Amino acid sequence: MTTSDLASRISNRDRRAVARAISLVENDSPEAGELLRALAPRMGHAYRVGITGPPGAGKSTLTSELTKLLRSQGKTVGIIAVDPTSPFTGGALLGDRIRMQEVSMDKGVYVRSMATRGSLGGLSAKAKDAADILDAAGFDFVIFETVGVGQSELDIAKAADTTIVVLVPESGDAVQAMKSGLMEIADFFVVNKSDREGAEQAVRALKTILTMRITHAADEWIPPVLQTTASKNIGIDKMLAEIETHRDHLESTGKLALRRKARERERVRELVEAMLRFDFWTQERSTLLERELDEIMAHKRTSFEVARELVTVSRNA
Ligand SMILES: Nc1nc2c(ncn2[C@@H]2O[C@H](COP(=O)(O)OP(=O)(O)OP(=O)(O)O)[C@@H](O)[C@H]2O)c(=O)[nH]1
Ligand SMILES: [Mg+2]
Repeated sequence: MTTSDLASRISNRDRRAVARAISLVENDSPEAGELLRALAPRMGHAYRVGITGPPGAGKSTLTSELTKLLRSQGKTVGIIAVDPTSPFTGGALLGDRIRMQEVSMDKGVYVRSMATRGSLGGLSAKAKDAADILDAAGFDFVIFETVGVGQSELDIAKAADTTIVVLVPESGDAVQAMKSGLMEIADFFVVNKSDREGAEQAVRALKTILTMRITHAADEWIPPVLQTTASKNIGIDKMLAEIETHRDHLESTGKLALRRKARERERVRELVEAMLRFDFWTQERSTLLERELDEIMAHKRTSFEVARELVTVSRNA
């Protein structure tokens, strides 16, 4: 199949074509670049939502319920679930799959898991490409589900228009979120498992932390804190309403375009860095490094000097 055949099948939301395209991206296939180029004019319509938080917080359950609600309104949904590979959370995967299956039988829903195995650096780039493919395929919403641990996962969560951080009532979760950088990326918080004790306290604790950060700019968005019980489908309607409120805010202030532009800037920079790194260590430079290492060890040159020399060599190459 040619790239343009594949592209036109994707624009008709052909599931097998979508699956194939994401696999091309995942496998670093040379056709992927050409395909994304062919699809580019169709991108930009999907609204991207990131759902992140600690392992087991209920992200998949929330994603499924949110998807069902969106479907009941006639909206189509593409889901990218970034699998946690941690041995502590790996057990939840089976349950995940079963829950996701409910929604994935539906033609208006496409679910894709991407694994963190191996290529941690490359994963966020691939997840963003996969979102672009779902966007070009015409899905109204693209949801990223990632575990809020590690930089790569945070990067994916940040690739959304609206990022939701899911926490649970257990004490310490808010503090943990602060430490792991989740506080900064949240457009709003969801305290899930609100059927458990301590939910109100958790909401209050979060709100207290948030008020300390407010800068009182006129168009500042103050992240709201919602409560849900995803397993009983409680609070999902409020969650969707909040996504829409945030979307309206971004659109009416012009921040959506800025956010998307910032996202692309970051993406190009990341790609440039990856490309430079990939091209940099030629045989010649590796040999030069080895030779200069002896000089460093003999205290005749410094690592800084050697690094600068290597970079200069690359500029001239
Ligand atoms: N009591 C209670 N349990 C819930 C709620 N929401 C989800 N759960 C349960 O919590 C467990 C984990 O839910 P998941 O949706 O798989 O959580 P997750 O955040 O996607 O988990 P990972 O992807 O493994 O990080 C499951 O057993 C759910 O049934 C809730 O609101 N209350
Ligand atoms: Mg999950």
